[in-house]
Amino acid sequence: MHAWPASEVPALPGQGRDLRIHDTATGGLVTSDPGPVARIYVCGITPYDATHIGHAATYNAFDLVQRVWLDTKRQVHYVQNVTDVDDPLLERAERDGVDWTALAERETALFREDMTALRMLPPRQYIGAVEAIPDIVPLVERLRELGATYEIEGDIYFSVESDPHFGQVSNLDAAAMRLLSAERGGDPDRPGKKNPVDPMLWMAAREGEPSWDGGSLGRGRPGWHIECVAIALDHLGMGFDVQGGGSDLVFPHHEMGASHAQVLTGEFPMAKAYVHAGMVALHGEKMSKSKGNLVFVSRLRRDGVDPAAIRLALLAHHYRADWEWTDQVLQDAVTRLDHWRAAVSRPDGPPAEALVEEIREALANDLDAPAALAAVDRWTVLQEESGGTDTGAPGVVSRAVDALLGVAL
Ligand code: 5CA
Ligand code: ZN
Repeated sequence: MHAWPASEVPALPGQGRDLRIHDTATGGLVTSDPGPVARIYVCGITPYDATHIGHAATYNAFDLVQRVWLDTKRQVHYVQNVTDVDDPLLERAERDGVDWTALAERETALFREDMTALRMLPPRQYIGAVEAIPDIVPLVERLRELGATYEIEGDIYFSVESDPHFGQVSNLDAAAMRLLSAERGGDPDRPGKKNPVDPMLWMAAREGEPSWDGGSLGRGRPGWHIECVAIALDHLGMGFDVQGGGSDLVFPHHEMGASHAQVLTGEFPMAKAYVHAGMVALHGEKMSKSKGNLVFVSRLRRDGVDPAAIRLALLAHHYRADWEWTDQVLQDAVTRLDHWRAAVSRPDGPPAEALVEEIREALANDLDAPAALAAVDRWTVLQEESGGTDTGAPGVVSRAVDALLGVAL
């Protein structure tokens, strides 16, 4: 699949900072220490509905990770998937009487437009589950050879017992795992399971549902976790720097994915850091396609909201926080954007070097975007109150806000 166009990332004076980021697996901050090419995999959308603010907030977090790395003069190898075949997508297509491929294509196209408008840097590879099937089948065959699988009525399951490190991403107990498995696409109560949370690797073809030739696996379609693992291993290999997604992916998705990869390769860990963004709520509940309490990025854009204001609204919240979208959040962002634009269009201001360092330090400290915004606010207030004579400063501020925060002033 093709991704979306990249926006320019201006070069900045001075030195970028190494990123300290919260790792779910160890529960603390780790200093990310990528090679000259940092490697990141971020779980993509299941395209059965339009991009909502929750999605945008999660992708904003990982866009910041990349901007911090780019600022240290590293390259970034970013891979993202599209879950373009899965139960919720098929169910929505059925409910609405539309072709599931057309639904997936339409919503993926809209996602690309939203990401472009929000100035999210595109992945180098943007891969659909369907196009990854030829890569997934041999991995499931390999797991079977390794004795890590079993079958129930033709469906192939992964045995979590086969990974000695299973549980080390989420660190949850068995009861919590079982509960989350039931909530998030698993089938803990199916008779015949060795461990209730064992996930499906390959689902035998069902009447009336799409299926593909799986070679020795028979006709069917891939499970959800092996999809991301196949794509990540294919393009990034083991031991990549960041596995990213929202906190609702910690278990089972990222736990299972890590186990699949670790059993397949015999290496540990799959990723050096597992990074998770908090959940955005609307009216007191997590924004989710299944509940339908959504604010769509495309809808806001159609209503004339500047995408830069949407981005500032996301940035006003720490990525790990759970927070609530309200009209006030957007209004505050619109006001801030006006304020900043007025500031950088003045002919001069106070020197901007210290501000650039403050933004860098805030982001390097576990992506503290709210602290970065506060630093820019302070510079604009200083400019209003005491003026300044540095004619280069407004340009430097504008470039720093663009390069490090993805906001075009
Ligand atoms: N296709 C899978 C990942 S392989 C998936 O979870 N798709 S999704 O469309 O449901 O979500 C896409 C991304 O948005 C995931 O990282 C998910 O954790 C994140 N996300 C979903 N809802 C919210 C929310 N309310 N707030 C923040 N992030 C969210
Ligand atoms: Zn995923």
